[in-house]
Amino acid sequence: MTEAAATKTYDPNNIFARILRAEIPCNKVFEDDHVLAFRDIQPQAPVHVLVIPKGAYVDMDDFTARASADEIAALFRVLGQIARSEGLAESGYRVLSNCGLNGGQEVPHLHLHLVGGRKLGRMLAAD
Ligand code: DGP
Repeated sequence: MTEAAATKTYDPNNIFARILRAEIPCNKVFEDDHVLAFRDIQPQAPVHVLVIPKGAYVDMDDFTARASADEIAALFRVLGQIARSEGLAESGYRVLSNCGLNGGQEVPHLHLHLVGGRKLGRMLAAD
């Protein structure tokens, strides 16, 4: 496997960077050295949590190219822990991360959407 070298310009004033600096409040679910998780301001399901790395990564491409093994492990470990603590492990849930233009990403700081609490229907919109 060749090493990727994605380098995208990170906007330090994006909304999640400001949440990380506590300039903007959030409804916090979890925090440790590597990860912050908080409830989405426009929830698409009964449970809709955003799980983000504390490091300055634009998107999944940037994260998977530059993040350390510890950062990557922490993000996914916490995701599973939150799914369990939110009561989603038995009923099931969906994890998605929009990346870039075609992914429809709006906030340019990597975030995993953890959604559940109801039947979620088709994975992709029909259009
Ligand atoms: P995406 O389209 O994948 O970039 O998702 C961005 C999500 O971020 C969207 O579901 C709404 C959410 N969001 C945007 N601004 C805020 C905010 O200020 N606070 C919180 N908690 N969520 C936000």
